[in-house]
Amino acid sequence: MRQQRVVVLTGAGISAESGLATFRDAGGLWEGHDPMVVATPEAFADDPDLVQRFYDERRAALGQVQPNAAHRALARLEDELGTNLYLVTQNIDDLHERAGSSRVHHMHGRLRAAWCTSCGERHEWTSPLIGEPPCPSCTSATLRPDVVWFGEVPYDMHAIHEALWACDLFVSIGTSGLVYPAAAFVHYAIGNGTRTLELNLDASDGSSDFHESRRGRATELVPAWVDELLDR
Ligand code: BV8
Repeated sequence: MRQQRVVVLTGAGISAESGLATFRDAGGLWEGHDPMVVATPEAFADDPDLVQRFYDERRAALGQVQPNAAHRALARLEDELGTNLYLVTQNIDDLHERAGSSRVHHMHGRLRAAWCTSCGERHEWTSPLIGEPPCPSCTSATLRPDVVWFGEVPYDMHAIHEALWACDLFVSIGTSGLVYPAAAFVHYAIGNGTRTLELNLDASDGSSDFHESRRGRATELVPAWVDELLDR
């Protein structure tokens, strides 16, 4: 019997137990910041320092946290399924990679990358962007965080749709299902007759659309689900 093809979508909830704030939960990022003021190209044009500071703080915080058991379980699943696992994340942290996942599709970009809006080059980046450091390729002082802001087109959309079209199982982990197009993936999968499973602490905006929805912490639900899938 051929191996199952699985698409896994993750959101901020998978990194919550590593100490990274989610967006909408109590004490979440959007409590202190209006997303339309810090996560849009217009906001960056209006007040680049405010936006750079917001992402510099989050980039610096990455150094204080570690991947958790949920990230590690997905890395183990990649070892077993190989290219039959397609891991797409809305997260801009690098905890999937630090847990050992080698093929991670960051549809909303990455904190540890800078994008030059003059020459278009992208660069691995770990230090602050405030103060307008020069682009390593063209020396222009036009580097921005390599993240997808509201109103911008997410990355890898074509490959993501292909993977959703071809998969046998779609699993959503730690996301509130409020931001599109990620929130529409479950509908895409169901339209293709794919089995769908949600692993989330609370009910999400799309919970009722999934064939099955399990409640709990990612560090418990994800390793248990991976064991179950690999035993089967
Ligand atoms: C686009 C990067 C065109 C930056 C982000 C009206 C209706 C529908 C859509 C729209 C609309 N008006 C505008 C839109 C489009 C807009 C959108 O969806 N807006 C929403 C607010 C209505 N979308 C866009 O603009 C997108 N671009 O549409 O372009 C297009 C479309 C298709 C194809 C081509 C072109 C771009 C959106 C990307 C914005 N950038 N992030 C940054 O990080 O700062 S979005 C950001 O917010 C995250 O990346 C993520 O996507 C989203 C947050 O959601 P979650 O990750 O789910 O986090 P949240 O806190 O909400 O929830 C956490 C969940 O975890 C909870 O459910 C909780 O229960 C659970 N949890 C907590 N702890 C745990 C846990 N689960 C398990 N264990 C735990 N321990």
